[in-house]
This record gives sequence, structure tokens and C-alpha cells, in this order.
Amino acid sequence: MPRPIITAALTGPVATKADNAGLPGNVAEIAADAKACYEAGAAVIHIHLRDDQGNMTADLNVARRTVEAVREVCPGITQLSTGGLQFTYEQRMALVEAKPAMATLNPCTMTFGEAEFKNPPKQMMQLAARMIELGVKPEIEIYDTGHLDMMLYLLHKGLLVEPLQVSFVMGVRGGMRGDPQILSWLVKELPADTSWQAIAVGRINLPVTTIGLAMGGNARTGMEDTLTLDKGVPAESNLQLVERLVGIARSMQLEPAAVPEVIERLKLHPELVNGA
Ligand code: KMH
Ligand code: ZN
Repeated sequence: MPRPIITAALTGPVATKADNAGLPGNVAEIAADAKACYEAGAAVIHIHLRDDQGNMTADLNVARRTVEAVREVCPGITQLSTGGLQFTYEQRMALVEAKPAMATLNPCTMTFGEAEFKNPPKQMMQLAARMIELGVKPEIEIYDTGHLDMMLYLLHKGLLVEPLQVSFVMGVRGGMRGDPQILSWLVKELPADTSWQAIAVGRINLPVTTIGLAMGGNARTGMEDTLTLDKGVPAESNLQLVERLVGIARSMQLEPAAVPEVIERLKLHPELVNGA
């Protein structure tokens, strides 16, 4: 089995320090968490931005400073989210201009709990094309089975380049549930050489993550995906969640993939990993 690529999702688009005081709340705290999680085995650092006042933001200057701050403290691969629910698509698209090594690409519009997650096809395809121009590797977020067909359509149109890097996001109200049978069907439909992980939101986070690892997938954890270690037990930090996940992987004799291996496997743009 390939070594799993571990991603630490540090912040997310919803939770704040009021929900869990361990959440990083500004650029410096995000960089510090990135370093700690990298040292614990996470090769990829998935980031939703926070400004210096702790606000969620899609400010390109904050994006540039954040990518730079993470690169300064560790060689972890920066993956910026373009998925902020509260920003316009234009603001979200512009974030790739900060030239992270990776950024998310959400292929379809959907209901997202109480919110609408708008990913209009025309602009989403412009974003995919711009990512190819810049050499930013998309992390394609699949929340439902039809999103996989959209991804295959983008590949057919030349708007995605193989190898694909896919997250199956399960458990969002409005998307697919965290069902291992759905996951095994999705994995079967992937083009050869696709790298994938199962992300599960909320209560099913740990079982679905573990099933994904056991099936040969990558894995993600962090305070974007869960604020608790167990029912009623808040997670203290992103580091604690990454250490737990790395422990689960190692208990299955799966050593996390190191950054150079991830660069090679995902064909990442070397200059964007090390800083242009
Ligand atoms: N927040 C997760 C449900 C993104 O950042 O673009 C999915 C996610 C998407 O991580
Ligand atoms: Zn995210």
C-alpha cells in the first residue's frame, strides 16, 4: 500500500476560538500549528485564512503572508482553501494568486448545512484553468457522487491534470453520508494513479478516516474537521489530532509519506513548494 499522505486542516470556515480555544487565530498561530503538525507527520497543511484580529478573511495579502509564514517555519506543503462559504467566488478564486503549492477546487454548488455553497460552473472552470497556469495543484473536493462525474468531465476537458488528488467529503448535510459502501464505490471509479482521502465531518470523523486509511487512502484531521477527541472531550490542539491520526496509521504499519515523496507522487510544482 502507498504510504498515506497526512493533511492537517488547521482552521476551517466555521469554528472560532469561542468554539474551541485551541484553534489558531491569526497568521502567526497558523504557522506555529503548521510547524508542530508537520513535525508530527503531516506533509500537507490545509488552511482557511485568519487575519491578525482573528477574523476569517479572503484577503490576498493575508494569503500571501500566511503561505510565506508557513514556508518560513517548515517544509510542509501549503494548501489554501478556496472554499470559504462567506466570500464571493471572485474573492475565493483570487487566493490562488498567493501561489500555494496546492489549493482546493470544489466542483459543484450544493446545500452545506444551513448555508449555500456556491461553485458556479463557469467560474469554477476558470479557477481550474488558472490553477493549471500557475502550477497550483487542485485538491478536488467531492461531496456527492455526481461531483465525481463533474471531476471526470473537467479531466476530459483538460481542466485537470493527472495524477488527481481527491478528497471525498462525507457527512455534510446536503452531501453524501459517511457510508463505507459509498466510499468503496467512489474509489473504484477513480482514474488509475489518483491519490485520495476520505474526510468526514463530525461524529463519523474518526471511523471514516480510519476506514479510508485501511483502504489505502490518505488521511486528514485537524480542527476544521473535528473539535473533539471523543464525545464531550474537546481536542486541545491540531497537534493532538495529528498525533492521534499518525498513531492510528502506524498501528496499521503505515508510515506517513514525507514531503519529498508527496511532491513526487502528486507532481507538485517544486518552486511553489519551496517558495517562488
Ligand atoms: N470544510 C470541509 C467540509 C475546502 O476547504 O475547500 C471541506 C473543505 C473544502 O475543506
Ligand atoms: Zn477546508
